[in-house]
Amino acid sequence: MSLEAKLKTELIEHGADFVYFVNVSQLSKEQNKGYPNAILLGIALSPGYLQEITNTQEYVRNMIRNNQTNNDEFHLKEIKTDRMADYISNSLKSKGFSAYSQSEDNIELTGFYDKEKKSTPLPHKTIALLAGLGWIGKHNLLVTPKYGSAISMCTVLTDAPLETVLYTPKESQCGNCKICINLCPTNALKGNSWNTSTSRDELIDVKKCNTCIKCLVLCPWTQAYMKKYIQKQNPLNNPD
Ligand code: B12
Repeated sequence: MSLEAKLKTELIEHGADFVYFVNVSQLSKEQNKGYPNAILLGIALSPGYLQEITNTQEYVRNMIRNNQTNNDEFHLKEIKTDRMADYISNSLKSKGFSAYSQSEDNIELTGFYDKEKKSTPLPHKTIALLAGLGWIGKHNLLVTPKYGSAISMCTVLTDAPLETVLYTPKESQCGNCKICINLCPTNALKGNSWNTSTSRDELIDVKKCNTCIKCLVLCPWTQAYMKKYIQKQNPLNNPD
């Protein structure tokens, strides 16, 4: 069994919904730390969780007020994808390869999280775009055809010899949609569409973002994923 197949099987067994091996050798050393390859792993958020947030006016505020953060699905899946990245990074090192986990803890521990700018040298989204997984929406989040923006992802940089992919970043498919712009309670979103020369700050004022998760959940692509599976679960209340 190839190294890719072994890694993919292991990650899917641990709960990953998608795994990609991406060529990042063309990026700058500051971005790829000298590693030629990246592993991108991700878990989708459940339709039930998305429906709960859709139907709850102040979901995050209530969650914090009721001290329920530790039970929040996105929070738990963000920890899980980070732990899976740390696990795979250690497993590659035990096989004699070099690897660097881009989990939040490891990035912070190794001094690569810029607290002031709220940024890292090589965001998971950049690697996801090079994997051909989706595009960057007006809400500055990755949008995928299958799950919308309802994913938690993490990445591992490595010199392990992997069969990789490398795609040209997809163009924005937001068109004239302004749903995220109009619903953002802090007006953090600036209404611009993304392309490869767009900086993050032309899309969002991160200092204004209150992490209410609404832009992720109410994006029509996320809603389409949610409705598709909710209807599958209860065909009787299918409005069509
Ligand atoms: C710092 C951070 C934040 C900060 C700053 C936001 C930001 N995006 O910078 C704050 C606290 C505000 C935040 C908020 C949220 N976050 Co956050 N955050 C991160 C973190 C830890 C680092 C991101 C980073 O380095 N930003 C620096 C800027 C420059 O990069 P970027 O905006 O992420 O991506 C840009 C580049 O990738 C660039 N790019 C992409 N491809 C290419 C190709 C070329 C050629 C070029 C030039 C550029 C380029 O375009 C992107 C947009 O500008 C990532 C995890 C990670 N390590 O990536 C999670 C992450 C981005 N967050 C995530 C989420 C879900 C959220 C929230 C929805 C959480 C919530 N509870 O509300 C909100 C949404 C805010 C928003 N609309 O962006 C998810 C996104 C999932 C997705 N579908 O995209 C991530 C990936 C975490 C995860 N576990 O999955 N976040």
